[in-house]
Amino acid sequence: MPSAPERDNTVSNPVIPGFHPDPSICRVGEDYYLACSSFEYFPGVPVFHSRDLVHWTQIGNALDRPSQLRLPPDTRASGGLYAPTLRHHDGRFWLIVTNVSGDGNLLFTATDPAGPWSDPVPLPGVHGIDPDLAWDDDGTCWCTVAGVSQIRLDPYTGETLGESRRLWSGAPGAKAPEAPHLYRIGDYWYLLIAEGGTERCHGVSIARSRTPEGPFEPCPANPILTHRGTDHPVQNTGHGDLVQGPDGSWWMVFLGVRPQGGTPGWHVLGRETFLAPVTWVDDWPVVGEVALDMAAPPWPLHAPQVPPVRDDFDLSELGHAWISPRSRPAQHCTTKERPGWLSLRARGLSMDDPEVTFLGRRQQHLSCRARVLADPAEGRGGLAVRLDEQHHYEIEAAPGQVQVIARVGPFRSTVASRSTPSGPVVLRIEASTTREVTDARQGPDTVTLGLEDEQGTFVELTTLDGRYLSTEVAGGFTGRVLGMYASVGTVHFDWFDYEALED
Ligand code: 6LW
Repeated sequence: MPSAPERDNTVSNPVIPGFHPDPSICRVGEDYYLACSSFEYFPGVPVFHSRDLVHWTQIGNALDRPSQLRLPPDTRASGGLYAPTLRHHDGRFWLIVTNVSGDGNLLFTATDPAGPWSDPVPLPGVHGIDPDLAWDDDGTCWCTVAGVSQIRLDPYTGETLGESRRLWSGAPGAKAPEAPHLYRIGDYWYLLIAEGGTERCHGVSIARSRTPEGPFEPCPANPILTHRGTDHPVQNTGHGDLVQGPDGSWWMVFLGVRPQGGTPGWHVLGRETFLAPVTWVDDWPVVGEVALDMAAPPWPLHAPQVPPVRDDFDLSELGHAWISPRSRPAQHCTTKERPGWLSLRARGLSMDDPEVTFLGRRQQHLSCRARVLADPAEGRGGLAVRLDEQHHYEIEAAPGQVQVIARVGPFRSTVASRSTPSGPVVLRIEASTTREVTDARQGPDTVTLGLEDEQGTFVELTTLDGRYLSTEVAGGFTGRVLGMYASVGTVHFDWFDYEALED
């Protein structure tokens, strides 16, 4: 359904906010599909659909069965699944991805990108992260990995053919040539890569050749995208993939971050998926301006699907956005035990444990509010905002009592507590960005934790500096996830609200 663009003929970037890095995109007729990294979370590799490149709806997760995704208990935070490539070829979708926590490179296929996806085809002969797939007209399949090197592949069996060959590694001496994507566009084969590392020096460079095997000639204007050394509000721009718009124009999806606060700037939502226009000059792509409010593309836009604030847990299946660290949510979360409620069964582990019973969704807005109605009569648990098991804040309910716990690196503290009437309690976490920076040491946002009294009035227990739940402090590749957990017994949740707030 076409609709008016959001504001003054602009649309908002990031087009997929929150921890959705390493986007890979493909177009099939009028439909676009996009996949991202998911690291230690289950299910893995979120898959999105769009008709206009701007508004995206998650249609599934490619790896949603234990036969597809094994995340051993010792999977480290920011381990697991890295950087998929999504392509459509020969009437089916192909997804190639690395599980750095054990299974290496894996290939999956599907006729419908919403799933089901096949069981994995192992690729023992493909060594390196960020695998890409490209096909020549004669059906030859090239698999290109970070480094950057290439090997021929039989994608049906996973067998590699011949030796791996080094292709092109970007600017001499540049760090981390990675995220390769190989395309045939016009008379050339283009090799798009990221370089400089996924931090502030990230960038995208390109080279071209008359054949998929090279030799590759670097673009004189490399890097074709980088925000290094600028004060652009979108930083760490890199890891791109190219696609044609509905009108034949070219676009790039790529990852970027939105640091907030003073020096050095902290990003808390992880690396997000952005969109930028691309034009061609002398058969080289030129990436246009990256704008938070970008000019709306010149084709009909499809009404943004505003997701409902509340998940009532009235359906037997959980929505696609819900994720758990290292284990399948169905192992410890059920809507069948108490109809209309989600029941989380603790495994004797707290938010400090890698395998905590936690079900969350990505924080997608700089300022937002999460609320739950929790019934702790049979246990202990609550609402948490988590970057990893060593960096999280939570408000935990037990019969007759709530407490706020903060864990930052090796330090863990109960920072506030309060007695409550027995029975279910509404818990709340609010993140609020501090856009106006008045102090160079100012953090990116504040995180307020509290509960609602019987009249529904918010009772704040504490407000904490958000910097401790940022990538600049915790390290790694993920972003904040907001959700419910149980540390003792079973905790029931009637609903979970997530609402964007004005920045
Ligand atoms: C990914 C690499 C990268 O494999 O970060 O920014 C790594 N790019 O390409 C993890 O997402």
